[in-house]
Amino acid sequence: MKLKQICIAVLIIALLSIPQSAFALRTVGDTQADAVYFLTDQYTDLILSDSADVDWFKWDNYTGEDRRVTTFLAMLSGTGIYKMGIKIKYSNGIESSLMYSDLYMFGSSSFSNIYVPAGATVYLKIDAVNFVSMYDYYRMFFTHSSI
Ligand SMILES: [Ca+2]
Repeated sequence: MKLKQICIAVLIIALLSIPQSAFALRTVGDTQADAVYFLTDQYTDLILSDSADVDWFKWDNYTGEDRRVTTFLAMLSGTGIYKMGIKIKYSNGIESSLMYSDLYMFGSSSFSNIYVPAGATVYLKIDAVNFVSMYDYYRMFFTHSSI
């Protein structure tokens, strides 16, 4: 009986010691349908859990006016290189194709002044070009402004 209790305690400690990201982050925005809403005008720092992981984000233009969107992606740590794609879903349901930014110094990428009509939804997709470690953090920034 005492051995069983010790085994259960060891199992609980082992489960608690596994990085939370090993469970949670693979499920963050893994498809366009599960895209996570942006925190606009703030940095978002996240990881990809493995080479097949992707992160989708979205923003609905409910401002009542046409806007222009600017985004930025950079690697915060590690040697992995990630890329950023963008697509727009218009208010009538039609979607653009997914377009990727060029990669700049240190694997950074950006989109500037992308026109987003009122009622449209912007999607961003983060993919690994070269996945190295789940401890490689990326930083993303998203903002919108008047036309
Ligand atoms: Ca994900």
